Amino acid sequence: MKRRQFNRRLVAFCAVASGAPLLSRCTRNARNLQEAIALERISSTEGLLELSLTAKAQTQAIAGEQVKLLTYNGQVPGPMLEARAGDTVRITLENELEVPTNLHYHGLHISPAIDNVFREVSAGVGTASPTENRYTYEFQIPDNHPAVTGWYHPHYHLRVASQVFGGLAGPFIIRGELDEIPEIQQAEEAVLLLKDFEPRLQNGSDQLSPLAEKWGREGHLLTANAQQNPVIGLPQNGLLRLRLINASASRIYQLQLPEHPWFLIATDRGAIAQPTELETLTLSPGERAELLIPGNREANDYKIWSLPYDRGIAEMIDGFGKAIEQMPGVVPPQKTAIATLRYKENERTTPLPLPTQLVAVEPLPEPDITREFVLNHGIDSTAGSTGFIINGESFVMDKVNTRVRLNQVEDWRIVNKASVDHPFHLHTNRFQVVERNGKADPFRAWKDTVNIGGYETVTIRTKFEDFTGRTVYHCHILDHEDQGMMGIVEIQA
Ligand SMILES: [Cu+2]
Repeated sequence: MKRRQFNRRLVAFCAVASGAPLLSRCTRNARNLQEAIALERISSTEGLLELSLTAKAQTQAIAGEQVKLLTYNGQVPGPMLEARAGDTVRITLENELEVPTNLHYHGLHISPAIDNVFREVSAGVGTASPTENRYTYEFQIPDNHPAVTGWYHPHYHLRVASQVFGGLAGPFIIRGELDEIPEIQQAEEAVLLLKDFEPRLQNGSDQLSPLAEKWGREGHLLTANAQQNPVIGLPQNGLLRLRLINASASRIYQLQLPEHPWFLIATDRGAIAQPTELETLTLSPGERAELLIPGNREANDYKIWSLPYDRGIAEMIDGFGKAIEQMPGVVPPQKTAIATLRYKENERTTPLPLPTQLVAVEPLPEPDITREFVLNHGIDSTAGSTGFIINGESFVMDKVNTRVRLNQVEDWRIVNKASVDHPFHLHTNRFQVVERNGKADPFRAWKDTVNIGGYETVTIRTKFEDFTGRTVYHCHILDHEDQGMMGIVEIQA
């Protein structure tokens, strides 16, 4: 545990030293992470990332309100983990919750035998055996793993929405080729985990309404790293590399930075080919984006706005007939400042240029096979109940829905026959979006989660690489996943 203490000290040390000559030392060691919004940072040393995560309930202040949160090591978000391709990871999860949990490493290309959503780490409260509430995940990050903004969160079926909504999530950053680009190396870095909270639900004073259960629970407090509208320093004439993770259970963010340029440099599974200027960035649950923001405008404050986004509630409301505001877990869409970029002085007198090239995104070859996945909610033919379904079936533990071959390239045509958005997430392997509603996707990017709007059809192309075994695909509106919008894919040699 010496390593953790060292990392904690490094964060504290850099905070004290900011602005002093010692800053350069921090920059080299700590990549100049921004301290005001910094999470505890646990990095690999000498090829090993080793830590313990204890999941436990704890009451903490969120935006001035005392909220009963679910935490890792008493923190919301959980600590930021950082490793490199080739590193060994050893994480002991200890469950001090009243219900089972586990861990999913969202964004990491590792074996489903390790990143196993079927594993149960038993409840630590009220269990007879003290050893079953603890499990050590050990794996190696493949040598050729791309640099990604990943994240970890629970994936224990039927409990995913409540545990993630409660606060269980943290960033997991893999460094690699993208980090070696000179301009990127000179950028300051900030990580924001976006999450909404609803104190009256989390404190147990209200129950989740039937509409919120179908809709997917949302909270009225919008936060970045559990802070309302935190300030992020933007170095004048420098660059800010901003990593965004949508760790909300259901909320889709439509983000804008008015009157200031920002450039997309990476999506879920790593870099795109060139920085691409954005107007609006839409992030559905599970999705990540990395942006490069040049400090080349008038020194001022610039807000990142979350704009109202309607996931298609109208048709769902028809069946309930109550005002949205009276429904715990359902929040009317509103415009909210998610974070403020504040210019800060920098030693540079000339603007640091943007990199012209990032990392090539090679197209996948033409598919060996095309499959169709139809998303809907209605009467479930398998379980005989109303549920969220894929190809007519609700999730059944141990039932393989799709069998694929290792190294095969497949097109998955995902048809949303429902009126509401369903972000589709594939575990283990990355994919490219090739087509949306019959039109080719504007640019190539590596993804693992893609939003399928109401009545939309999206085709993704994937190659089942490196690992055999059973893994899953599901809707990342976590209430939908818990209610059965998930399937098992078995990758066979
Ligand atoms: Cu869904």
